[in-house]
Amino acid sequence: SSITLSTYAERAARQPNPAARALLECMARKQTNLSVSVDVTSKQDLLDVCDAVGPNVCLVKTHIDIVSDFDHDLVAQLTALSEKHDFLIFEDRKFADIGNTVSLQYSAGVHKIASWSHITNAHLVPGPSVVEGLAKVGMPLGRGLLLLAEMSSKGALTKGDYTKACVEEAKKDTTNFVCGFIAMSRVDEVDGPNTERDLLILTPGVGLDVKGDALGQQYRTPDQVINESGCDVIIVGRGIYGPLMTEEGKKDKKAAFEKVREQGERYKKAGWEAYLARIGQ
Ligand code: 6AU
Repeated sequence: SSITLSTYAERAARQPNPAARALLECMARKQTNLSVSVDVTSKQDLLDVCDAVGPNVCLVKTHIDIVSDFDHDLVAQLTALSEKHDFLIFEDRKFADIGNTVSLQYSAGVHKIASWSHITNAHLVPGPSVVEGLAKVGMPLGRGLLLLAEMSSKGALTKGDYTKACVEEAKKDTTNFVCGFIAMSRVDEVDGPNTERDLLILTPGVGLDVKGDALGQQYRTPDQVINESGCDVIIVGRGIYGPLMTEEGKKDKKAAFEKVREQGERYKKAGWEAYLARIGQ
């Protein structure tokens, strides 16, 4: 289709959502479609992983509520790293409540997500009001929202008519606040080429060395995700920061961070080669 054969730079030029446009521009500039998922529980580890992989990623994905020693200096330092290394920030909050509640969860509380996270995501389970509630807060700040159209875990209920409803909701959002999906495939094109909206597909469940974990996660390779399935961004967590979690890694952090840096480079290369193959270059 036209979207999957276009370059990231071409798509940036016609992208109406400011966060999605900045992401596509960053991808083209740095030649990377890699997002690192930094699912570590200490502030310093989070910052050190971002510093180690920063040069190789377009997007850092956080689960800010797992950080035990969270404070606003973490946000300040993370924002400084995003400027130093040129990447965007995606808080993987998976909002899933009524409009009024999600607008409060997005803007207030301990984390004040909307004030620092360029992109966030939501489940469409509550209906369109979840999007409206988030848009009220995020639109004035130029943020973008991804709908969880498909999940990577075994037995996920995100399929069939539910996935279709997410796609329809995104396509009919004339504000362009919804800028894409978390999905495993080109969900916007199952009924033919999508000529209405350029929606991004960000895909977790990516690993080069293992097929899954003990809790239902399922992995595919960057080539399966970007080249075969036509997705746009690979999201890699343990495949990159995994060396920090081993006994060896805990003993020798310096060596572990060097391995983390190398994994970042490896996934960046694999993701970009898959993209070049897809667009025929
Ligand atoms: O590479 P991993 O398995 O270590 O981490 C994958 C990351 C985790 C999940 O919370 C997240 O991706 N994720 C998501 C997202 C990004 O929304 C959706 C999904 O279906 N599967 C999934 O793993 O931080």
